[in-house]
Amino acid sequence: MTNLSIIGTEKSGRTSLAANLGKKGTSSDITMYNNDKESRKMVFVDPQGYPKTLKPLVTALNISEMAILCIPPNGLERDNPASVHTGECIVALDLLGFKHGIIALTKSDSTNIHAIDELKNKIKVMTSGTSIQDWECISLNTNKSAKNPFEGVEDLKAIINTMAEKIEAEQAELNQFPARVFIDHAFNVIGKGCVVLGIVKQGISKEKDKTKIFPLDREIEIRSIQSHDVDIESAPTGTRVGMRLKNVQAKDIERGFIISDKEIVSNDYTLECTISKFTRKIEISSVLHLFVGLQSEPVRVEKIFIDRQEVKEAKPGSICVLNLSGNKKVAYSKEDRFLLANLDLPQRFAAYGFLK
Ligand SMILES: Nc1nc2c(ncn2[C@@H]2O[C@H](COP(=O)(O)OP(=O)(O)O)[C@@H](O)[C@H]2O)c(=O)[nH]1
Ligand SMILES: [Mg+2]
Repeated sequence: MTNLSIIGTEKSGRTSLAANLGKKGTSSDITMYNNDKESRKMVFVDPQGYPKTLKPLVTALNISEMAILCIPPNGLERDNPASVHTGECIVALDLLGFKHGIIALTKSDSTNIHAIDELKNKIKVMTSGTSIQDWECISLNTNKSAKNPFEGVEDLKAIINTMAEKIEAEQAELNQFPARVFIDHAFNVIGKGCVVLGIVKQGISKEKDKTKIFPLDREIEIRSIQSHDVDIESAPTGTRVGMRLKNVQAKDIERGFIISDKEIVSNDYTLECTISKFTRKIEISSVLHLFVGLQSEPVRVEKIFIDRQEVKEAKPGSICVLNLSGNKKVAYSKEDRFLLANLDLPQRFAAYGFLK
Protein backbone atom coordinates (compact mmCIF):
# COMPACT_ATOMS: atom_id res chain seq x y z
CA MET A 1 0.00 0.00 0.00
CA THR A 2 1.32 3.43 -0.86
CA ASN A 3 0.63 6.47 1.30
CA LEU A 4 1.06 9.88 -0.27
CA SER A 5 1.09 13.31 1.27
CA ILE A 6 -0.14 16.24 -0.76
CA ILE A 7 1.67 19.28 0.54
CA GLY A 8 2.15 22.93 -0.36
CA THR A 9 1.22 26.46 0.63
CA GLU A 10 -2.26 27.56 1.56
CA LYS A 11 -4.41 27.81 -1.60
CA SER A 12 -1.96 25.69 -3.56
CA GLY A 13 -4.87 23.47 -4.60
CA ARG A 14 -3.81 20.52 -2.46
CA THR A 15 -7.25 19.82 -0.97
CA SER A 16 -8.85 19.97 -4.42
CA LEU A 17 -6.26 17.54 -5.74
CA ALA A 18 -6.59 15.16 -2.77
CA ALA A 19 -10.39 15.18 -3.12
CA ASN A 20 -9.95 14.35 -6.79
CA LEU A 21 -7.70 11.38 -6.04
CA GLY A 22 -9.62 9.81 -3.14
CA LYS A 23 -12.67 9.75 -0.94
CA LYS A 24 -12.56 11.76 2.28
CA GLY A 25 -12.00 9.71 5.44
CA THR A 26 -10.54 10.51 8.88
CA SER A 27 -10.12 14.25 9.36
CA SER A 28 -8.33 16.26 12.05
CA ASP A 29 -5.36 18.54 11.41
CA ILE A 30 -4.61 16.03 8.65
CA THR A 31 -7.29 14.65 6.34
CA MET A 32 -7.13 11.24 4.68
CA TYR A 33 -8.50 10.59 1.21
CA ASN A 34 -8.78 6.89 0.32
CA ASN A 35 -9.01 5.33 -3.12
CA ASP A 36 -10.58 2.02 -2.12
CA LYS A 37 -11.99 1.34 -5.56
CA GLU A 38 -8.77 0.85 -7.46
CA SER A 39 -6.79 -2.36 -7.28
CA ARG A 40 -3.76 -0.58 -5.85
CA LYS A 41 -4.99 0.90 -2.57
CA MET A 42 -3.61 4.29 -1.69
CA VAL A 43 -4.13 6.90 0.97
CA PHE A 44 -3.64 10.59 0.20
CA VAL A 45 -2.92 12.75 3.23
CA ASP A 46 -3.71 16.47 3.20
CA PRO A 47 -1.99 18.24 6.12
CA GLN A 48 -4.77 20.78 6.25
CA GLY A 49 -3.57 22.40 9.47
CA TYR A 50 -0.37 23.47 7.70
CA PRO A 51 1.00 26.20 7.33
CA LYS A 52 -0.59 27.41 10.57
CA THR A 53 1.48 24.80 12.40
CA LEU A 54 4.25 22.46 11.29
CA LYS A 55 2.97 19.36 13.04
CA PRO A 56 0.42 18.35 10.38
CA LEU A 57 3.08 18.67 7.68
CA VAL A 58 5.65 16.55 9.49
CA THR A 59 2.96 14.04 10.47
CA ALA A 60 1.73 13.71 6.89
CA LEU A 61 5.26 13.25 5.55
CA ASN A 62 6.20 10.71 8.22
CA ILE A 63 3.20 8.51 7.44
CA SER A 64 3.87 8.66 3.69
CA GLU A 65 6.36 7.12 1.33
CA MET A 66 5.63 9.58 -1.45
CA ALA A 67 4.86 13.29 -1.63
CA ILE A 68 3.17 15.54 -4.13
CA LEU A 69 4.40 19.10 -3.67
CA CYS A 70 1.77 21.50 -5.03
CA ILE A 71 3.06 24.80 -6.35
CA PRO A 72 0.43 27.21 -7.70
CA PRO A 73 1.27 29.76 -10.44
CA ASN A 74 2.15 32.43 -7.82
CA GLY A 75 3.71 29.91 -5.43
CA LEU A 76 7.22 31.33 -5.73
CA GLU A 77 6.45 34.98 -6.38
CA ARG A 78 8.36 37.34 -4.13
CA ASP A 79 5.35 39.54 -3.36
CA ASN A 80 3.20 36.53 -2.44
CA PRO A 81 3.53 36.05 1.35
CA ALA A 82 2.55 32.38 0.93
CA SER A 83 5.64 31.65 -1.14
CA VAL A 84 7.76 31.31 2.03
CA HIS A 85 5.75 28.14 2.69
CA THR A 86 6.57 26.69 -0.72
CA GLY A 87 10.20 27.14 0.30
CA GLU A 88 9.50 25.70 3.72
CA CYS A 89 7.96 22.56 2.18
CA ILE A 90 11.07 22.12 0.02
CA VAL A 91 13.30 22.49 3.10
CA ALA A 92 11.16 19.93 4.97
CA LEU A 93 11.44 17.38 2.16
CA ASP A 94 15.18 17.99 1.93
CA LEU A 95 15.83 17.69 5.69
CA LEU A 96 13.79 14.48 5.74
CA GLY A 97 15.81 13.19 2.77
CA PHE A 98 12.44 12.42 1.21
CA LYS A 99 12.97 10.12 -1.75
CA HIS A 100 9.84 9.67 -3.79
CA GLY A 101 7.76 12.52 -5.09
CA ILE A 102 6.42 14.75 -7.80
CA ILE A 103 6.04 18.50 -8.07
CA ALA A 104 2.53 19.41 -9.22
CA LEU A 105 2.27 22.81 -10.87
CA THR A 106 -1.35 23.33 -9.93
CA LYS A 107 -4.09 25.53 -11.40
CA SER A 108 -2.66 25.18 -14.92
CA ASP A 109 -5.92 26.64 -16.26
CA SER A 110 -5.17 29.98 -14.63
CA THR A 111 -1.71 30.51 -16.11
CA ASN A 112 0.06 30.15 -19.45
CA ILE A 113 2.82 28.06 -20.93
CA HIS A 114 5.48 30.80 -20.66
CA ALA A 115 4.73 31.41 -17.01
CA ILE A 116 4.85 27.65 -16.40
CA ASP A 117 8.30 27.42 -18.04
CA GLU A 118 9.50 30.33 -15.93
CA LEU A 119 8.14 28.67 -12.79
CA LYS A 120 9.87 25.40 -13.72
CA ASN A 121 13.17 27.26 -14.06
CA LYS A 122 12.75 28.91 -10.67
CA ILE A 123 12.01 25.53 -9.13
CA LYS A 124 15.11 24.04 -10.72
CA VAL A 125 17.28 26.73 -9.15
CA MET A 126 15.59 26.47 -5.76
CA THR A 127 15.72 22.69 -5.50
CA SER A 128 19.23 22.30 -6.86
CA GLY A 129 21.32 20.33 -4.37
CA THR A 130 18.25 19.19 -2.38
CA SER A 131 16.83 15.68 -2.17
CA ILE A 132 14.06 16.70 -4.56
CA GLN A 133 16.21 18.16 -7.34
CA ASP A 134 15.29 15.38 -9.77
CA TRP A 135 11.57 15.28 -9.06
CA GLU A 136 9.45 15.56 -12.14
CA CYS A 137 7.30 18.69 -12.53
CA ILE A 138 3.86 18.13 -13.93
CA SER A 139 1.39 20.84 -14.81
CA LEU A 140 -2.23 20.08 -13.88
CA ASN A 141 -5.61 21.44 -12.90
CA THR A 142 -8.66 20.11 -11.08
CA ASN A 143 -11.11 22.62 -12.52
CA LYS A 144 -13.98 20.92 -14.32
CA SER A 145 -14.97 24.13 -16.10
CA ALA A 146 -11.48 24.83 -17.42
CA LYS A 147 -10.82 24.88 -21.16
CA ASN A 148 -8.68 21.83 -20.56
CA PRO A 149 -10.39 20.27 -17.51
CA PHE A 150 -8.27 17.96 -15.33
CA GLU A 151 -5.27 18.45 -17.59
CA GLY A 152 -2.34 16.43 -16.26
CA VAL A 153 -4.31 14.45 -13.65
CA GLU A 154 -4.17 11.16 -15.57
CA ASP A 155 -0.43 11.68 -16.17
CA LEU A 156 0.00 12.28 -12.45
CA LYS A 157 -1.84 9.02 -11.67
CA ALA A 158 0.41 7.14 -14.09
CA ILE A 159 3.55 8.49 -12.41
CA ILE A 160 2.12 7.66 -8.98
CA ASN A 161 1.52 4.09 -10.10
CA THR A 162 5.05 3.66 -11.38
CA MET A 163 6.48 5.06 -8.13
CA ALA A 164 4.10 2.91 -6.07
CA GLU A 165 5.64 -0.21 -7.61
CA LYS A 166 9.10 0.85 -6.42
CA ILE A 167 7.75 1.78 -3.01
CA GLU A 168 6.03 -1.59 -2.63
CA ALA A 169 9.34 -3.34 -3.33
CA GLU A 170 11.04 -1.20 -0.66
CA GLN A 171 8.26 -1.94 1.81
CA ALA A 172 8.63 -5.69 1.17
CA GLU A 173 12.29 -5.37 2.24
CA LEU A 174 11.24 -3.77 5.52
CA ASN A 175 8.93 -6.67 6.41
CA GLN A 176 11.88 -8.60 7.85
CA PHE A 177 12.37 -6.10 10.71
CA PRO A 178 10.50 -6.08 14.05
CA ALA A 179 7.06 -4.48 13.74
CA ARG A 180 6.66 -0.78 14.51
CA VAL A 181 3.32 0.99 14.19
CA PHE A 182 3.13 4.80 14.37
CA ILE A 183 -0.20 5.95 15.81
CA ASP A 184 -1.77 9.11 14.39
CA HIS A 185 -5.25 8.95 15.95
CA ALA A 186 -6.72 7.19 19.01
CA PHE A 187 -10.29 7.06 20.22
CA ASN A 188 -12.77 4.99 22.14
CA VAL A 189 -15.50 3.10 20.28
CA ILE A 190 -18.49 1.94 22.33
CA GLY A 191 -18.48 -1.85 22.50
CA LYS A 192 -15.02 -2.08 20.94
CA GLY A 193 -12.82 -0.19 23.37
CA CYS A 194 -9.59 1.51 22.41
CA VAL A 195 -9.11 1.96 18.67
CA VAL A 196 -6.00 3.48 17.12
CA LEU A 197 -5.28 4.50 13.54
CA GLY A 198 -1.80 4.52 12.14
CA ILE A 199 0.75 3.11 9.80
CA VAL A 200 2.97 0.05 9.94
CA LYS A 201 6.39 1.66 9.51
CA GLN A 202 8.32 -1.59 9.41
CA GLY A 203 7.80 -5.31 9.97
CA ILE A 204 4.52 -7.19 9.94
CA SER A 205 2.02 -6.45 12.67
CA LYS A 206 -0.31 -9.35 13.54
CA GLU A 207 -3.64 -9.85 15.20
CA LYS A 208 -3.22 -11.21 18.77
CA ASP A 209 0.37 -9.92 18.92
CA LYS A 210 1.44 -9.35 22.50
CA THR A 211 3.60 -6.26 22.27
CA LYS A 212 4.06 -2.86 23.92
CA ILE A 213 3.09 0.74 23.47
CA PHE A 214 5.67 3.54 23.89
CA PRO A 215 6.55 5.92 25.48
CA LEU A 216 4.06 4.44 28.00
CA ASP A 217 6.20 1.28 28.02
CA ARG A 218 3.09 -0.77 28.71
CA GLU A 219 2.29 -4.32 27.62
CA ILE A 220 -0.68 -4.50 25.29
CA GLU A 221 -2.34 -6.93 22.93
CA ILE A 222 -3.55 -6.21 19.42
CA ARG A 223 -7.12 -7.53 19.51
CA SER A 224 -7.87 -7.05 15.82
CA ILE A 225 -6.67 -5.20 12.75
CA GLN A 226 -8.55 -3.50 9.93
CA SER A 227 -7.31 -1.88 6.79
CA HIS A 228 -9.62 0.12 4.53
CA ASP A 229 -12.51 -1.15 6.70
CA VAL A 230 -11.72 -4.83 6.05
CA ASP A 231 -10.57 -7.20 8.82
CA ILE A 232 -7.07 -8.54 8.25
CA GLU A 233 -4.93 -10.95 10.28
CA SER A 234 -1.60 -9.37 9.54
CA ALA A 235 -0.48 -5.99 8.29
CA PRO A 236 2.83 -5.69 6.41
CA THR A 237 4.98 -2.55 6.16
CA GLY A 238 3.14 0.41 4.64
CA THR A 239 -0.36 -0.73 5.64
CA ARG A 240 -2.63 1.97 7.01
CA VAL A 241 -4.37 0.26 9.87
CA GLY A 242 -7.07 0.57 12.46
CA MET A 243 -6.33 -1.55 15.53
CA ARG A 244 -8.28 -2.49 18.61
CA LEU A 245 -5.96 -2.62 21.58
CA LYS A 246 -6.25 -4.43 24.90
CA ASN A 247 -4.84 -3.10 28.19
CA VAL A 248 -4.67 0.59 27.27
CA GLN A 249 -7.22 3.39 27.07
CA ALA A 250 -7.55 5.88 24.24
CA LYS A 251 -7.27 8.81 26.66
CA ASP A 252 -3.75 7.69 27.57
CA ILE A 253 -2.58 7.63 23.93
CA GLU A 254 -1.24 10.62 22.06
CA ARG A 255 -0.33 11.08 18.45
CA GLY A 256 3.05 9.58 17.75
CA PHE A 257 2.89 6.76 20.28
CA ILE A 258 4.53 3.64 18.89
CA ILE A 259 3.38 0.02 19.05
CA SER A 260 6.54 -2.06 19.09
CA ASP A 261 8.46 -4.52 21.28
CA LYS A 262 11.28 -2.08 21.98
CA GLU A 263 11.90 1.68 21.69
CA ILE A 264 14.19 4.16 23.36
CA VAL A 265 12.33 6.56 25.67
CA SER A 266 13.87 9.83 26.82
CA ASN A 267 13.34 13.54 27.26
CA ASP A 268 16.87 14.56 26.42
CA TYR A 269 18.84 13.91 23.30
CA THR A 270 22.36 14.04 21.93
CA LEU A 271 22.02 14.45 18.19
CA GLU A 272 24.51 14.70 15.37
CA CYS A 273 22.86 17.50 13.41
CA THR A 274 23.12 19.10 10.01
CA ILE A 275 21.89 22.68 10.15
CA SER A 276 19.90 23.82 7.13
CA LYS A 277 21.37 26.51 4.89
CA PHE A 278 17.98 28.18 5.00
CA THR A 279 17.85 29.10 8.67
CA ARG A 280 19.73 31.27 11.17
CA LYS A 281 22.47 30.22 13.53
CA ILE A 282 21.51 28.01 16.47
CA GLU A 283 22.58 29.29 19.87
CA ILE A 284 22.99 27.90 23.37
CA SER A 285 19.85 28.25 25.53
CA SER A 286 17.57 28.80 22.55
CA VAL A 287 14.33 26.86 22.35
CA LEU A 288 13.72 24.72 19.28
CA HIS A 289 10.89 22.41 18.35
CA LEU A 290 11.84 18.76 18.01
CA PHE A 291 10.03 16.28 15.76
CA VAL A 292 10.62 12.54 15.66
CA GLY A 293 8.19 10.08 14.12
CA LEU A 294 4.81 11.71 14.73
CA GLN A 295 5.80 13.21 18.08
CA SER A 296 6.85 16.78 18.67
CA GLU A 297 7.91 18.86 21.60
CA PRO A 298 9.87 21.99 22.57
CA VAL A 299 13.49 21.44 23.58
CA ARG A 300 16.23 23.66 24.95
CA VAL A 301 19.68 23.73 23.39
CA GLU A 302 21.91 22.85 26.36
CA LYS A 303 25.26 22.38 24.63
CA ILE A 304 26.71 22.65 21.14
CA PHE A 305 29.86 20.82 19.98
CA ILE A 306 31.72 21.28 16.72
CA ASP A 307 34.63 18.88 16.15
CA ARG A 308 34.33 17.88 19.84
CA GLN A 309 34.88 21.48 20.96
CA GLU A 310 32.14 23.07 22.97
CA VAL A 311 30.94 26.24 21.19
CA LYS A 312 28.24 28.86 21.69
CA GLU A 313 26.59 28.69 18.27
CA ALA A 314 26.31 26.67 15.07
CA LYS A 315 26.05 28.34 11.69
CA PRO A 316 23.61 27.54 8.87
CA GLY A 317 24.95 24.70 6.72
CA SER A 318 27.24 23.36 9.46
CA ILE A 319 27.41 19.99 11.20
CA CYS A 320 27.39 19.86 14.98
CA VAL A 321 26.38 17.82 17.99
CA LEU A 322 23.52 19.24 20.00
CA ASN A 323 22.56 18.35 23.56
CA LEU A 324 18.85 19.03 23.85
CA SER A 325 16.46 18.73 26.78
CA GLY A 326 12.68 18.64 26.91
CA ASN A 327 9.99 17.86 29.46
CA LYS A 328 7.98 15.12 27.82
CA LYS A 329 8.97 11.50 27.31
CA VAL A 330 9.41 10.67 23.64
CA ALA A 331 9.79 7.24 21.99
CA TYR A 332 12.11 6.54 19.08
CA SER A 333 14.66 4.12 17.66
CA LYS A 334 18.31 4.56 16.83
CA GLU A 335 17.72 4.90 13.09
CA ASP A 336 14.95 7.53 13.39
CA ARG A 337 15.52 10.94 11.88
CA PHE A 338 14.89 13.99 14.07
CA LEU A 339 13.88 17.38 12.71
CA LEU A 340 14.44 20.65 14.54
CA ALA A 341 12.49 23.82 13.90
CA ASN A 342 12.73 27.42 15.03
CA LEU A 343 9.12 28.57 15.24
CA ASP A 344 10.11 32.24 15.44
CA LEU A 345 11.43 32.38 11.89
CA PRO A 346 9.32 32.69 8.71
CA GLN A 347 10.90 29.51 7.25
CA ARG A 348 10.73 27.37 10.35
CA PHE A 349 12.75 24.21 9.67
CA ALA A 350 16.25 24.42 11.07
CA ALA A 351 18.05 21.07 11.05
CA TYR A 352 17.90 17.31 10.93
CA GLY A 353 19.82 14.91 13.10
CA PHE A 354 20.35 11.36 14.25
CA LEU A 355 21.14 9.94 17.62
CA LYS A 356 24.85 10.31 18.35
N1 LIG B 1 -8.79 27.59 -11.51
C1 LIG B 1 -8.47 26.65 -10.63
N2 LIG B 1 -8.73 26.84 -9.32
C2 LIG B 1 -8.38 25.86 -8.46
C3 LIG B 1 -7.74 24.67 -8.86
N3 LIG B 1 -7.48 23.92 -7.77
C4 LIG B 1 -7.97 24.62 -6.71
N4 LIG B 1 -8.52 25.79 -7.13
C5 LIG B 1 -9.15 26.82 -6.29
O1 LIG B 1 -8.16 27.40 -5.47
C6 LIG B 1 -8.64 27.63 -4.15
C7 LIG B 1 -7.80 26.86 -3.15
O2 LIG B 1 -7.91 25.47 -3.41
P1 LIG B 1 -7.75 24.39 -2.29
O3 LIG B 1 -7.75 23.07 -2.95
O4 LIG B 1 -8.70 24.62 -1.18
O5 LIG B 1 -6.27 24.76 -1.82
P2 LIG B 1 -5.50 24.41 -0.46
O6 LIG B 1 -5.62 25.60 0.42
O7 LIG B 1 -4.09 24.22 -0.92
O8 LIG B 1 -6.09 23.18 0.10
C8 LIG B 1 -10.09 27.16 -4.18
O9 LIG B 1 -10.89 28.29 -4.38
C9 LIG B 1 -10.15 26.22 -5.35
O10 LIG B 1 -11.43 26.18 -5.94
C10 LIG B 1 -7.48 24.51 -10.27
O11 LIG B 1 -6.92 23.52 -10.73
N5 LIG B 1 -7.85 25.53 -11.09
MG1 LIG C 1 -6.89 22.86 1.97
